[in-house]
Amino acid sequence: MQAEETPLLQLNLPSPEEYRKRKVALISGITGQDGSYLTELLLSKGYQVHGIIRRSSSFNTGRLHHLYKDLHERPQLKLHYGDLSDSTNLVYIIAQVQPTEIYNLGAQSHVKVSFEMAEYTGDVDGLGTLRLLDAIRTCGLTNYVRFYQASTSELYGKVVETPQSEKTPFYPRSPYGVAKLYAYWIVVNYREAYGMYACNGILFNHESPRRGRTFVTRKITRAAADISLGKQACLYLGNLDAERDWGHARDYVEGMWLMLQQPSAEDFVLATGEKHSVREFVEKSFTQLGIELKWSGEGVEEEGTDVKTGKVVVKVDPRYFRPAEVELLLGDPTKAQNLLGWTRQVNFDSLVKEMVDADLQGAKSLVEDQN
Ligand code: NDP
Ligand code: GDR
Repeated sequence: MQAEETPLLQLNLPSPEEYRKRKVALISGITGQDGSYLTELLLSKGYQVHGIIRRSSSFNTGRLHHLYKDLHERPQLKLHYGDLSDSTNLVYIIAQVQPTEIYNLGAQSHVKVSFEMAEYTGDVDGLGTLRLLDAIRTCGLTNYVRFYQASTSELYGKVVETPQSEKTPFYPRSPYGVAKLYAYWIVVNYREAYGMYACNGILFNHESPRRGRTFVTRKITRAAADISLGKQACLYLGNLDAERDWGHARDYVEGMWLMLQQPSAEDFVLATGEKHSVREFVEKSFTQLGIELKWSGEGVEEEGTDVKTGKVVVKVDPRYFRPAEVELLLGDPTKAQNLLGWTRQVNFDSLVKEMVDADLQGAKSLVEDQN
């Protein structure tokens, strides 16, 4: 039994069935890695896509550039200024756009940064999710909109069991993980309390050439490219022993969309079911560029030397260690495979290759520009 909802705003709406014949998506975090791939996917499926972007003193829509050159040429894609910390603005955007699907990808998404900006991360990643859900209720769209929450394998944190599935208990290890835990449960709560179609995608790490430059994979592939061209001397990293289940972002946004096309809302893990260490990611990236590494030392003394030149090209710097580390994440995507028919297409080797190739290309064109 669900309580009767009395929305604050009385929008002039058709029946939910009529309303949902349209395909209108609203994406928070559209300027991020996943936002850009999801936008491509939804546009290709004939959606009208609306995105929430933050006002910034510098340009922050670079990842959408190929999709959004001139708003007059691309009426299917519209960007709105907004922020997950601003409830009124979220209500206004939702009332105006009247989306059929909302993808909440917006977040302060860097785990290490969350230790430095714990309150902000809690506000945006945790309460921001509540603000969006409440904006849906305020607009009377509880039974109209389908809601996707960008949940994360960081919820598992300290290893309780592997592989980690929808049934594995959570034990977050960072302010980011704890904020996302609140978001996870508020989604479950609003689904149960108000009958909302709201679901959590518990996504393991996914990367691409569009990955932010301070996440470890992209930091490695950029540095490997620059070192191979003699533009950088050494790559400084933190914990080389951490293990992750790395997939490709393009595969994962497909899974997000699938979660919103089901008969009822459920939570799903998306993962590859394979784990690799940071050290392995480094080795593979450098090998692709013809640099074989020899490791020596231990802990903060650890170094990777280029066998051909004898130069140290990788060093551990404790500034990249975290106050509490997540040592191992390895997901079990069986439920998504069985119920959504989802499988990852890109394997670890192809992911590393695509990222290294893209960064090498980028570094070479920068060199050409400078000449
Ligand atoms: P990114 O860091 O690339 O993108 C984050 C997006 O959120 C950006 O568009 C950013 O805007 C926006 N944002 C940040 N703060 C706010 C705010 N206060 N209000 C509105 N928008 C904001 O992340 P990803 O694309 O990699 O990840 C997407 C989501 O999935 C995130 O929620 C992340 O936590 C989660 N996730 C990611 C995984 C991964 O491996 N990539 C795995 C599991 C979950 P701007 O461009 O202006 O900074
Ligand atoms: P993660 O990704 O914390 O898993 O969160 P990140 O790439 O930052 O770190 C992965 C692992 O690499 C170790 N590491 C380093 N990390 C960074 N960033 N920089 C370094 O120099 C470095 N050296 C070693 C880290 O300690 C860690 O163990 C990502 C984000 O996208 C989250 O938003 C998302 O929820 C999770 O993935 C799933």
